[in-house]
Amino acid sequence: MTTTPRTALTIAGSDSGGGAGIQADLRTFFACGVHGLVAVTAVTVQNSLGVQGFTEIPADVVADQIKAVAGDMGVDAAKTGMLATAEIIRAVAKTLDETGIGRGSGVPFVVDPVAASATGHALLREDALEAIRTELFPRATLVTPNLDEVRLLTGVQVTDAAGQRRAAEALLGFGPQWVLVKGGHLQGSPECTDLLSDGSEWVELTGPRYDTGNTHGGGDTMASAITASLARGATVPEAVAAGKRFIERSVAESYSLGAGVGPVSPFWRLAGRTD
Ligand code: PXL
Repeated sequence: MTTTPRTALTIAGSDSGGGAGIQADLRTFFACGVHGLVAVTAVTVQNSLGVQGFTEIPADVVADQIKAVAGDMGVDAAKTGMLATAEIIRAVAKTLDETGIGRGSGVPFVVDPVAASATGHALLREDALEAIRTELFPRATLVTPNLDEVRLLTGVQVTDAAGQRRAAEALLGFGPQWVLVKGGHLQGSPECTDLLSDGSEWVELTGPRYDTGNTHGGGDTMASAITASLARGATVPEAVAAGKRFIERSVAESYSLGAGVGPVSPFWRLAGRTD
């Protein structure tokens, strides 16, 4: 007899390069011992040099994917990545309510507010940012923006620890239970400090900064590792600490692939590796 693993649902876009998006989420879920479920929102055409374009999936098909797996297999935690359009975001929010996923439901929900690729290409249509703020943030157990996304969502340009705290307060104003303001994009620091808060508890998580250009899929991998821990019953602070350790190792072991930005790698977690 084998034991059925916990399940984690990713609602996100496909990366033909295999290092970010749904592909990053699934390899992270696998490495963290949870069964990955998928609702595809968009198909991107891209490689290490950048995103050539994307096509979104019809919003009702995104909703139906969520309903199909939630109703039959059950979802222990969920996350969003690239959502592409306001229409998809509204359909996701409605479906989360119908399937009992999100803040207050007992099924944790992580919003990684993906706006652009590591190569700087937009992954959201214009009107979608407002929908992320109003439709998804109030339903989120945790939101995990990087500093570019913080600027787009709040207008706060973070340059130091005080700015990181102001940004966290502004983001909490949109209604998520917890915010994680990631400091990876803060230039000039030998360390990388992320700030986690629910408005009363404030936790600074500091780790090494690795000098690598291969950061493709970094945000997705961290949010997925956090979601996997939540699916396995961790508290938010425990899951974020585990996610931070996971992404540090995955950045340390990132690799070159193609002529541009290579992917971070969760391969270090695999048992029995032979290298
Ligand atoms: O890393 C952000 C991201 C999320 N989702 C998809 C992506 C990317 C970055 O390229 O392609 C589909």
